[in-house]
Amino acid sequence: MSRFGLVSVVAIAALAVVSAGLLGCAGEVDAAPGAVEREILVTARSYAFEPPVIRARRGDTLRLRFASTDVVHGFYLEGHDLDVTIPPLSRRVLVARAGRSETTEEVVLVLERSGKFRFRCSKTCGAMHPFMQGELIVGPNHLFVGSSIASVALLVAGLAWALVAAGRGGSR
Ligand SMILES: [Cu+2]
Repeated sequence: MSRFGLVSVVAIAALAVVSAGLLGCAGEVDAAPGAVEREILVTARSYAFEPPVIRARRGDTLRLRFASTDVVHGFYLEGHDLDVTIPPLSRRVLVARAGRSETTEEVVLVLERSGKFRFRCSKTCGAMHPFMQGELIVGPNHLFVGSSIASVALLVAGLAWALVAAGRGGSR
């Protein structure tokens, strides 16, 4: 094998490793490029949540805090096995999650799936209680998709370049 051919093989191997690394990192939620961590205060009152709509992206981490301005309300989030009991005038809430319950001031939620997830009051709080609900909208992670495409493009470009280089080296 010519020196040029050898350099090509080494270069392509390096590219493959870098690309695989990028893809691997992007696949992990907490290492997703572009993912952000946000603190959101959810205020409950009869009969609405503020904010009524929470928008985020897949891979983001939400640090949810809760407050009720009147009576005991609940915050049940569909698709996340999360039910929070929000007593009035206290920042400490009772969190039931994955079969366990604890009293805390903050619920950390890593958004692993995109989609629309309704949240609703889970404590009967009055006549309009069934209508007390909101929505968590989790969009796709564009940066994640972008970096994946970039990785594949890099790999393909590296392959093409190495093939051309190897062809030249062989015809000498
Ligand atoms: Cu309520």
